[in-house]
Amino acid sequence: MSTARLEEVRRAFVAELEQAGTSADGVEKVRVKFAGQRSGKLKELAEALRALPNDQKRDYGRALNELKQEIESRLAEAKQAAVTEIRVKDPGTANAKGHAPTVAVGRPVDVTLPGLPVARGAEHPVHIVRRRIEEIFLRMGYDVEAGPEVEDDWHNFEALNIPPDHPARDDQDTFYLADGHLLRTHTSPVQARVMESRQPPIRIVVPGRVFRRDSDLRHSPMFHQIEGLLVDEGITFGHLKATLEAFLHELFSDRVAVRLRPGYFPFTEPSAEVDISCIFCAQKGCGVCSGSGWIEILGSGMVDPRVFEAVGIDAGRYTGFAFGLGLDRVAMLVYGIPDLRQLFAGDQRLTRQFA
Ligand code: 2NM
Repeated sequence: MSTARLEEVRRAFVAELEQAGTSADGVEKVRVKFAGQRSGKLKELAEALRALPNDQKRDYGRALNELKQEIESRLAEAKQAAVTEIRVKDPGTANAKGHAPTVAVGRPVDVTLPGLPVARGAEHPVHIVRRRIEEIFLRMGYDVEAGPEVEDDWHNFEALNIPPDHPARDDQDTFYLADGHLLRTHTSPVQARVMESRQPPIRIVVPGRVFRRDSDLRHSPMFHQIEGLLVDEGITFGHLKATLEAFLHELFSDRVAVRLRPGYFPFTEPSAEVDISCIFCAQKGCGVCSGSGWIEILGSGMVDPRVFEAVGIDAGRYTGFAFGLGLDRVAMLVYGIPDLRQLFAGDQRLTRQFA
């Protein structure tokens, strides 16, 4: 046994470690073979020291120590870089030969380290407003309904007392499809469908996307509405006013004043525009209310008997009220968003503020 033998072992070790590459199993095999406590090469070389003549012991011992340190430090390095291969048991991921694939999972994980933050989305402001309004009407006994965004002329216009020559039908406002269908310009066709399919009492709110050919700071070709409809025997304008006041007090505050002005919609008679006192300036006059002290918030009215006739509800027996408001408008108002287009730009700097 001599220092030449040490060099031989060193070369073998370097070659085999190289061979093992980044396989954790391979590195471990090399460790056992060379640095194993029980029968590793280093142990064998250390035992050989005792048999050496005294004059060789000093050089051999020093060289052995150097080799030991080199082997240990190289093993530690290789272990750091090693990757554990595990077999994936899920048979769904088996390869063509029916073998479960092996997957590199990296170094052992230190489970005591703090975890990575979980990425979480944020609710869109329009959705927050929609949900709050739905909740208010659900508590008042209304159902939430939905219907198609691609509509026919009958449900979007004709049944709602909007005749063919009405300006609301203008190509300027409506997206028409090649086959005569159209993108609904309001959610009212859903109310028409519900009235066609069931008899009063009807209490529904209908949130949804609507489409109009319009685009600027305050108009988007797609926006969101929620409309409501209540039909029963003996429903009066007093019910409309009380319901909308209760709703607006709940949505904004008990302290807002509610004002009704005469309005016009083809499907309601009489009709009313509904304002709230300005929530930003306490009616002193500001930019939001254009100095008037009032903010227009929704449209409403008593359902025109011609609508009931069109959808098969007895207009002699039943009366009802309906209303509609823009969810985007309310979201802009409540959260102080100045440009409607920010709501639909898909920029997470907006939604992140609602996390
Ligand atoms: C509004 C304003 C006034 C409305 C009317 C109907 C229906 F189907 F019953 F005729 N649905 N929605 C209505 C009435 C909508 O939005 C500003």
